[in-house]
Amino acid sequence: MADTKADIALIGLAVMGQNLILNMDSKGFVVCAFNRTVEKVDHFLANEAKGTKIIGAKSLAEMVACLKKPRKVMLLVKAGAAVDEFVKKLIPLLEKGDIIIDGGNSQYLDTQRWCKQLEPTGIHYIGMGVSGGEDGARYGPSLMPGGHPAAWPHIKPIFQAISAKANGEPCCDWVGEDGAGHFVKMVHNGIEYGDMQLICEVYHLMKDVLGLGQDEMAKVFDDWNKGELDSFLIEITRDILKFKDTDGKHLLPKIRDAAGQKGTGKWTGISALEYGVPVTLIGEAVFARCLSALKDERVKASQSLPGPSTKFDGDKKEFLEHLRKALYASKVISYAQGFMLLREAAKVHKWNLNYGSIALMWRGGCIIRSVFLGNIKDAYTKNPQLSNLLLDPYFGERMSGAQSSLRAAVARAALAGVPAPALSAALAFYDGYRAHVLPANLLQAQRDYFGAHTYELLSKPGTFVHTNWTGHGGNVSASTYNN
Ligand code: 2AM
Repeated sequence: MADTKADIALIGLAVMGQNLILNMDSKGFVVCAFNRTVEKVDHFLANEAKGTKIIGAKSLAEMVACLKKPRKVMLLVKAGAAVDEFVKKLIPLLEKGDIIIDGGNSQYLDTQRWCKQLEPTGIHYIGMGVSGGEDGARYGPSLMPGGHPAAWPHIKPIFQAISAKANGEPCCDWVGEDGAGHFVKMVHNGIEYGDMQLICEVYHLMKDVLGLGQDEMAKVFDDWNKGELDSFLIEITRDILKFKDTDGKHLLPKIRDAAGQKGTGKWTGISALEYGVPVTLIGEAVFARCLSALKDERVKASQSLPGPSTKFDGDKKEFLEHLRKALYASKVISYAQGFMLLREAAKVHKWNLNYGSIALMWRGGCIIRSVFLGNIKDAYTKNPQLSNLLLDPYFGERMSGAQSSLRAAVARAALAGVPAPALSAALAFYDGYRAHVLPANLLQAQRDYFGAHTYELLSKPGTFVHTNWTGHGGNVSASTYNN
């Protein structure tokens, strides 16, 4: 083993780490495995990694010693303290030009902090979003690396080899500096929340408004999966709907309707608020999970709070088509919002994001993989400066064909008393975004009335004035007080 030179080391032998190591091994790279609980290394070598070229290390020093230079050390450990601990221990063992890659679900601000902190040492830090779950990790994940650009040429051959491929192209490309990779991964997870919530709302409407059975719904999702909605999440929804429990009955209706969450959707919502970008659909998706979790309270409220009857007397086939188009239109809006957030963060942090390549990274390997992302990639390839997805000619046309269906779905949901927060948020955003005039004139007047916050006149944008609305207030504006 002494003279064996590994291409890369990977720390963290939970299932994602193990599968990524096996994936790298199957692509011909020599990987050195390490884990805090060292016994897991031996166990891995004797079981999952048996018969491979994978080597194990008993200590960090041993691990570093078997690496080719520049050394590449990838972390797949719990985000937060575990990453910090390992990076601190690795610093004295590594040298200038070596590379640390954090492939966990770290917050982008932590990645940004480490990039800055490691700069004087010459060790290059990479924060890489990894998506695709266990299967993706083993057979081709979506990989979103960001951080120190000098590290990219050294890690590119490994990560592009092990990533998923979409039409032959790797779902892995350089994202941008410092925390860009983890930020893009966070937005990906937020979009995943939105996509899932939209599907759930459409399922709710099919079930409670149209009264469709499990197999009928499975058939609808199967049909949808053959067209523009073709995606992993639609496909698994079909399979979940069909799935029978050991007693021969459908499993889905037996599952308690209280959603869990690990927080990455929430971070997208918090970022949206911090950067001031209206990422409303993802926000609603996060809150919908919170509301669902109040199961006991909802059961109580269901006994006292009235609502309308959900009886449907229209054309079922026509409404199903409205639902399909509503889902599509809402997805366009959600992705438009997600890319708005990326654009704003890129502006603030001076990241030079390539939106087309981000869409391509999400096109395969990850949970939101879909045909639709190929269209987004095309939109940004045609116009890299595209300010909003809704303004792309292709998506603009798709929206003009689908917006009336989105209205039909939201209106029907409201009349039937079926909550559709994500569909409704999509429609409200669409109408707000395309509005020449919003009632913010009144809002500005109110702010000036009670707080002397000033307003601009349409005829003089950029000039802020204050009005003495009551006759007894002063003529001094709030900004004057602040001086
Ligand atoms: P373990 O096997 O020793 O628990 C996923 O939990 C991975 O993160 C595992 O490899 C786990 O190591 C590691 N991990 C979790 N918390 C850690 C910590 N505080 N320090 C180091 N590794 C940690």
